[in-house]
Amino acid sequence: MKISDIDAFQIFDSRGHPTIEAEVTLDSGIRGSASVPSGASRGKFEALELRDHDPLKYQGQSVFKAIKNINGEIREALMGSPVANQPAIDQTLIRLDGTENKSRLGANAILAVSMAVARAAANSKNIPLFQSLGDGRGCLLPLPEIQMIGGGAHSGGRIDVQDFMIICNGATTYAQCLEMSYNVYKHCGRLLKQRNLLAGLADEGGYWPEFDTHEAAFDVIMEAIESAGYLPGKEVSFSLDIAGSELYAGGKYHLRLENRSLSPLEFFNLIRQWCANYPILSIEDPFSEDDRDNWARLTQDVGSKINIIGDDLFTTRVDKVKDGIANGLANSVLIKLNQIGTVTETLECIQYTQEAGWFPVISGRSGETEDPFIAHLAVATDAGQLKLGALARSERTVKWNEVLRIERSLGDKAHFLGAKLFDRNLAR
Ligand code: 2PG
Ligand code: MG
Repeated sequence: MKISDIDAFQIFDSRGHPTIEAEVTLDSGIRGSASVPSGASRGKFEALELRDHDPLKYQGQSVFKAIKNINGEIREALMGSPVANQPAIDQTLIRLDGTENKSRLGANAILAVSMAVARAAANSKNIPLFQSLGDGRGCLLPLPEIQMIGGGAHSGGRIDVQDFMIICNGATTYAQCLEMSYNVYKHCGRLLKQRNLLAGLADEGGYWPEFDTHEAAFDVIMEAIESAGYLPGKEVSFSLDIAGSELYAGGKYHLRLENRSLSPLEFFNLIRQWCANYPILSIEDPFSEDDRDNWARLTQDVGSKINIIGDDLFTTRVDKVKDGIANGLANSVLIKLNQIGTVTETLECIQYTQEAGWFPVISGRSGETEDPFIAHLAVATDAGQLKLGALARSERTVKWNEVLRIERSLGDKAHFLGAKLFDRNLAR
């Protein structure tokens, strides 16, 4: 089946900012649509999200230029293309754009079309998206990383570490992970409220707290884990996204909360101390993408026990992951579709990561839409892990819930490794 029309329009993301929804129509009349998310803490090497920057339109945030690119140049270039050949379509989009970071047409324009093509292809085969993307594999349900407390760029910098999450490493099913996370999240909210520490919800649905130290955040989550009846470390562990680049300026890490600036070595020692004092299973972006020595040092030090995940460090780019592997900078890769800008390049990065024996973690963004595409992507690629904020707010739960639906549709074929995933890979 061939593409016979492409149409895009402006919708709103979970922060209320404009974003793009694209719809691809095939000559058979079958359609597929998709919408794109938007990040707040971005890596230097991310593909460019094209905004209009016209103060008179949505305070500069509108995406009409990108939409015009879809409805004009992109539509013209893809008319008549066979929908089943996603790599060829994505190649055409990359070539048409012609820049290193997709800045001419906008990565938001390119990705919206690329994802809508993937949906139309699945619909044309009358199979679910995960099955179509998986092309023969895709029955592993992901282990979730679920946010309890949101900080950094997602809560006005009220606490410096961006994500305090939990991983239910004691769970034996995906549904049990959600149940355990629900229990810990609710206990955490209750404790914060009782202590007058709750200032609302951050961008990804985690609590927006009023703490004076980072240790206070760890301690309240520890207490919530125990109040919910779980053993910290054995059943429920911590996962952090420090978003280190956001804290790094002039060769130092600036902790606003504690009003102090740390040298890279001091910051390394602080993280090592957290690893010694709390049951941490994963740390994402512990350092700035420019602070490579610290990345290598931490991986060397704790990488056999802890997942060290590169987000801003790799920006879902195979060349960056290759460099990370050659230099021992991490052992896991955060995967975000809109960091690279096409479905094909995202799949390539996941595959490259897996072939190296590293862990891919499929991730949403802080500005999300109601599109559950990444739930399908996680199952399709047997990625094993999924991160998309809290177990709250519909732009998040739509994806956690989609995995439940996929589990039902897979029936006996559904498979869940949970934290056993790490035994297998780390023992490599
Ligand atoms: C991250 C993401 C999601 P943002 O840093 O991993 O938590 O945040 O989308 O703002 O980059
Ligand atoms: Mg991150």
